[in-house]
Amino acid sequence: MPISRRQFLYYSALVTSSVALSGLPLYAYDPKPGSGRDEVRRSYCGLCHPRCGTLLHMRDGKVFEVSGDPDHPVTRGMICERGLLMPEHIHHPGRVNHPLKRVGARGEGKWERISWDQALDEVAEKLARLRDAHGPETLAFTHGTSRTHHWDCRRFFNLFGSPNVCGVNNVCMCPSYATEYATYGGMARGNPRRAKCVVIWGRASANSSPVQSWPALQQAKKAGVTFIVVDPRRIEEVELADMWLQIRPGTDLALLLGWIRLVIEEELYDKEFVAKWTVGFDEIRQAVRDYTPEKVSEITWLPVEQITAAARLYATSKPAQIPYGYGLDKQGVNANQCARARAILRAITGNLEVDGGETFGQTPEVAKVRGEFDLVASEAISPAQRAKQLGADTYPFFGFPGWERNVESNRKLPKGHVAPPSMYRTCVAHARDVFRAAIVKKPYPVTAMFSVASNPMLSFPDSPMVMQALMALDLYVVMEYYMTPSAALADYVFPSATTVEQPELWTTGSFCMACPPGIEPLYERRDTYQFYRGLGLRLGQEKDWPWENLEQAYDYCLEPVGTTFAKLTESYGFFGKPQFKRYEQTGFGTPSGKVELVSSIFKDMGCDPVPIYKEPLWSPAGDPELAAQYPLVLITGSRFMPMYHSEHRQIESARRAAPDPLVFLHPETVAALGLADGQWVHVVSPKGKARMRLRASTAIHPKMADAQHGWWFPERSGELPGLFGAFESNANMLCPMEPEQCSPEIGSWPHSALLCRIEKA
Ligand SMILES: Nc1nc2c(c(=O)[nH]1)N[C@H]1C(S)=C(S)[C@@H](COP(=O)(O)OP(=O)(O)OC[C@H]3O[C@@H](n4cnc5c(=O)[nH]c(N)nc54)[C@H](O)[C@@H]3O)O[C@H]1N2
Ligand SMILES: Nc1nc2c(c(=O)[nH]1)N[C@H]1C(S)=C(S)[C@@H](COP(=O)(O)OP(=O)(O)OC[C@H]3O[C@@H](n4cnc5c(=O)[nH]c(N)nc54)[C@H](O)[C@@H]3O)O[C@H]1N2
Ligand code: SF4
Ligand SMILES: [Mo]
Repeated sequence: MPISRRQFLYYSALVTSSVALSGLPLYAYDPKPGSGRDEVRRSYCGLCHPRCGTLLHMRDGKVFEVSGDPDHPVTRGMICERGLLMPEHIHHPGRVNHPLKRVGARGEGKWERISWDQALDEVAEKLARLRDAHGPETLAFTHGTSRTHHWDCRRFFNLFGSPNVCGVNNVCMCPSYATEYATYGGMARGNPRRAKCVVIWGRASANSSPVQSWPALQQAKKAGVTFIVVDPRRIEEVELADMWLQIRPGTDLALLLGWIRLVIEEELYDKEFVAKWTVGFDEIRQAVRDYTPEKVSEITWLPVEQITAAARLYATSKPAQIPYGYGLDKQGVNANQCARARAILRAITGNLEVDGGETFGQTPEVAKVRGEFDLVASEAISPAQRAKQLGADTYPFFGFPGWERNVESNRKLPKGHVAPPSMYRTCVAHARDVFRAAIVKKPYPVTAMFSVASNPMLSFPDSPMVMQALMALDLYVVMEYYMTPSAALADYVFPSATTVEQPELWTTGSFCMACPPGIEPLYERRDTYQFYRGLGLRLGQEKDWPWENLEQAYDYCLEPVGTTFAKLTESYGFFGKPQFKRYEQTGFGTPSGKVELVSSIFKDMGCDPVPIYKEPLWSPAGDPELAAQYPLVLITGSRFMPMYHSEHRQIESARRAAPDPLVFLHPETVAALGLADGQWVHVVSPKGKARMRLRASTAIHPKMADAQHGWWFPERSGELPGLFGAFESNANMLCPMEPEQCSPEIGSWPHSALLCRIEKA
């Protein structure tokens, strides 16, 4: 049985929650029936990435229902179960609606309501003092996934002079993005409907991208596309697939190298493209020569025949795609070289920049719109301040040095050919070094931190270390929707406007979309732009925030295409036309102008220029003694609906669908351990433990455990030491962040490919 969304919902109906939901301050918005729909307003959903077009149904000035907007040119009326939570989210009584100032001890839960002006004045005054004492680099930032535009944050930090913006980007998609820029000058994506073969490698779209990728895969299946799934779990996508490779977590790089070897040995590569447009083919051939199917089989737990058949199927189906999957990014030591090996495979099989393969997606029409690169004021931060970026000495590729190199290569292409590499995505401090600098004040003290659209207590590994860092700060400022375990440790909490309460200009390479606010911000909620601008104006940046609000900033972005945000909302947005093989005119945006199978940027940054497989530190083969005590391979954080990371735990309909943290084990494993489906257990890793409800599932390999992430309990007290139960069922109590566990290129920490055992709770 594959794990499906339906199954999760079904499970939740079967499982009686350990907490009686009725007595809790969870909340379902209950519109009074019968008063009729008075108005429908067009807006968008920002509860995850795609910004689906929505219609807000209003009654008595409140949003009582949301539906998909059938006229939306991209999402065409589709929204997901999570999108349906929007009315409950907008009107939830747990929302932070006014600026709050801590009055008790940190984490004591005592707050005073203050005005925006007072809050901004006090934060600016404290920041100025800390900057004068320690330098601007004393201020750090944690970001989460792109829940809100992030250019305003980076603009503020560059103007303030701090390079210490850190966040989850060291693991989430951005390592692949940066690596692909270094390899062929852009991040490649494809439209599965136009392919012959798609390899779903470490990605489970049915649960992670229900409106964008999952319907596209289903349509592709109907159109006859062949699928290969490489995933340790039998996911819903396996139902679409011709082949399923149930790989041992953390060993994907060995398989990728095995595929590259086979493609070269059996001469299945695109000889003309390789000869004309790549450098380093011979070194790659050398580097992969030991990855025979037999050796790969031993490492990955996959049968030899499956390894060779899958590689042949991929290499002989033209065009073919291997879309991005977070399952590769979250495996620690090998994560970034997996991205390199995937990029190499795409290139040598001739699937780059061809219709149905993977392209850079940037269209000349959309490229004219001013974007992040034009808004972040990167020139404002001096070389001396850039050099102080924490972690960049260990991981220069992911700091200013690597970003500058990728920018330099991009500049060789005609302007707008491929979007310049994003600073937010590829030029970040390392979170571990930032937290350490807060705790031990070395190499210099981090004394102030902002978390905006980020819940570091739940999203980074080693939650106790994160807490120690937050507790050590002189100033911790959070901008949030709800009081979270992170916000509970803040000095100031600013109330954040919901996406439907603010405009958004959303551009991907091929389209530019104006997302209209459906309603005015309620209470004193504001968008993040008002937060950064408010602080900037108080900190000597008066000339640098010329736009009074987001809409004016978006008008500035749209000026080169001769429209305004308001005008663009009428037509939703515009598309560009995809183009192929543009490299024939311009070359690739790399130092050599070719696809760098051996990466010169990696080499210059002290990273392995060709991928080499490393056994994960905590693994049956990497440490048999440890594995004797922790016999199961652990993965965490497989996405499930309707939850989004640590969010929505306070929304009643979401909690009815997913009431408890779950860990999945194979029924044979459950029986061998003398446990029973549905009982509470402790998942114990060498790092720590998490209490979860056991779910038996044949979708999991018998030697594995799959623990959900993001669990805390808003219904409990937020005061220390409990902190909403943030240490009880949090998968990041199990995950390490020590240097030897992280990838040497980017410092990607592992949320997967770990070890654990299961104990009765
Ligand atoms: N163990 C484990 N840990 C993981 C992962 C895993 O697979 N396993 N996955 C990792 C990945 S890929 C990611 S991207 C991270 C996600 O890490 P985060 O982005 O930190 O995770 P969220 O729980 O979504 O936290 C976002 C917080 O911002 C608030 N918020 C949401 N939208 C807005 C907004 O528009 N404005 C403001 N001001 N606040 C907003 C929400 O209420 C929430 O508290 O987690 C990582 N952590
Ligand atoms: N419902 C929901 N949707 C989300 C999110 C959410 O929190 N909830 N978060 C969003 C974010 S920020 C992200 S980054 C995306 C991520 O979305 P996806 O890319 O789909 O990532 P995951 O669900 O974390 O993991 C995908 C698959 O990787 C597999 N996997 C784990 N370890 C390994 C391994 O070592 N090798 C291989 N081959 N596979 C492995 C897991 O079994 C899982 O099926 O989802 C986005 N969408
Ligand atoms: S996929 Fe769902 S949650 Fe994400 S933006 Fe669309 S409707 Fe909202
Ligand atoms: Mo992510």
